[in-house]
Amino acid sequence: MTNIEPVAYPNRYTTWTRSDLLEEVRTKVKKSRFEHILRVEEAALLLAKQYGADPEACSIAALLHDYAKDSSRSEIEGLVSDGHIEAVLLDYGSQIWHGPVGAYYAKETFGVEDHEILQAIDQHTIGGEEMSLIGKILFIADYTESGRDFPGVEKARELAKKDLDEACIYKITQTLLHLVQTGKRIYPHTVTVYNTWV
Ligand code: DGI
Ligand code: FE
Ligand code: FE
Repeated sequence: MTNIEPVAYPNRYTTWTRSDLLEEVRTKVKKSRFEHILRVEEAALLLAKQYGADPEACSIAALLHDYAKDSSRSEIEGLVSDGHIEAVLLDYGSQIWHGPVGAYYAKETFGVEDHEILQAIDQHTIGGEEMSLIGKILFIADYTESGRDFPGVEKARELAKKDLDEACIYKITQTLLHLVQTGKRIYPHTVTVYNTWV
């Protein structure tokens, strides 16, 4: 694994220091997920360097992207009843809600206002019809981080080095295939994103 210098946060996007932010994330997610999150940050920083994106923004997006993945259903129901989160997300489970809920916490807990960071977190599981550079970097870093091991991950890593958009198309297509092959329900927006990209 390549070691990358930790990003200094000059507080352009959050008043939290990187280490305080990390400690908060550590308390909220299980250990294996916390380790995944660190690897996603590392992958995102490599892509940020390659594609000329802001490393601080990519770091924050990566460190917060799965913040809500271990949240309980009752926690999400509370957010829905307070009007913060759309009720339809409850029909599809944490795979689908953790992106939007993560974006909500990025704003409310960590004070992130930057639209591209919030949208990147929101979209990181299913992608979006329109994705910013930061959004694409998070989407692909999450898919190709060094701990990922699934058929096709090497191909995804190669595409990521050559063409970020091609890597996005690959992830969108492979994920949909996998969901169909394993008999999972498809969130309607997943199909919309597929149709936009493919
Ligand atoms: O949170 P991570 O595990 O790091 O990664 P992720 O946020 O990309 O979540 C991946 C999972 O989400 C993967 O198992 C596929 C699933 N997923 C993506 N789109 C859909 C979906 N699951 C369902 N049921 N429906 C979808 O449309
Ligand atoms: Fe996720
Ligand atoms: Fe993730």
